[in-house]
Amino acid sequence: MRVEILDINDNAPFFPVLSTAVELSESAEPGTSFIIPAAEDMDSAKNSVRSYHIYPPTSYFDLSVRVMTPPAVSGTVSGGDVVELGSAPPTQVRLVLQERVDRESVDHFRLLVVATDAGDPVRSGTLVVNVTVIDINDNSPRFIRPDSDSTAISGPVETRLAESAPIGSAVYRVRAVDADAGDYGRVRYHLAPESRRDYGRVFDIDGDTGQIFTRDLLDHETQSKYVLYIVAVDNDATNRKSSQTSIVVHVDDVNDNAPTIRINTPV
Ligand SMILES: [Ca+2]
Ligand SMILES: [Ca+2]
Ligand SMILES: [Ca+2]
Ligand SMILES: [Ca+2]
Repeated sequence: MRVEILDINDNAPFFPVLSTAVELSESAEPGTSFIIPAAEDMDSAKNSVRSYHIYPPTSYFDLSVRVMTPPAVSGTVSGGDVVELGSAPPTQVRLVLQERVDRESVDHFRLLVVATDAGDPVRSGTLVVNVTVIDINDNSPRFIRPDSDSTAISGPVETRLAESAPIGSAVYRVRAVDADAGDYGRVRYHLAPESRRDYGRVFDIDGDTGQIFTRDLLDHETQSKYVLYIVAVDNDATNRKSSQTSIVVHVDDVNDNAPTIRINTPV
């Protein structure tokens, strides 16, 4: 008598771990892929893992599943065929990037990779894939209106100062934001080289706060208007990004000149 044991689908696919972590640079090109753990199933081949999918579906990622053919064995094989217990041949599962990611828009994905078997009823197992998007310095500082969180300044900023302002007087405070993280988004300020050359003795700017202040006394009659170019730069050691804005400083007249006394000679 020959006894045949028929396999029924009593085992669900399972992953060797509950979750896995992937680090993805926002500079990664579509096609970049990461090996993630494959599912196993204790049943025989006909009730074993058949397919994988991502839930919920996303346009950013897809899966590539490749059945690994064992390397050809060279030399003499003795003892006949080796029949591996268990079911499916080893499989390599890759998470494949489908479109570019922008860390400044989405910095993390939590994907569920579901392995489904071929049994009836169908059983499945789930792996959590946590994708962390790694920052690159792809944003320049952006000057914004000091009274807003994001509104870009449009056109040159005009500000006024009395010519009687003592040395150290506040002129204007610029503000720039940079969407990158850490040093890539840390902004410092300085006068543009030509402004430093022309007016560096009269004006300076606090590199941390963006506060422009006077370094000398002003005189409306000598110069009534200055155009200062201000640079905001981020703190990337190798690939600094910067942007520039201009501030027009009007020096207002105050009554500091005594009228010229004319002596009228009688005719
Ligand atoms: Ca199964
Ligand atoms: Ca970006
Ligand atoms: Ca930046
Ligand atoms: Ca970035």
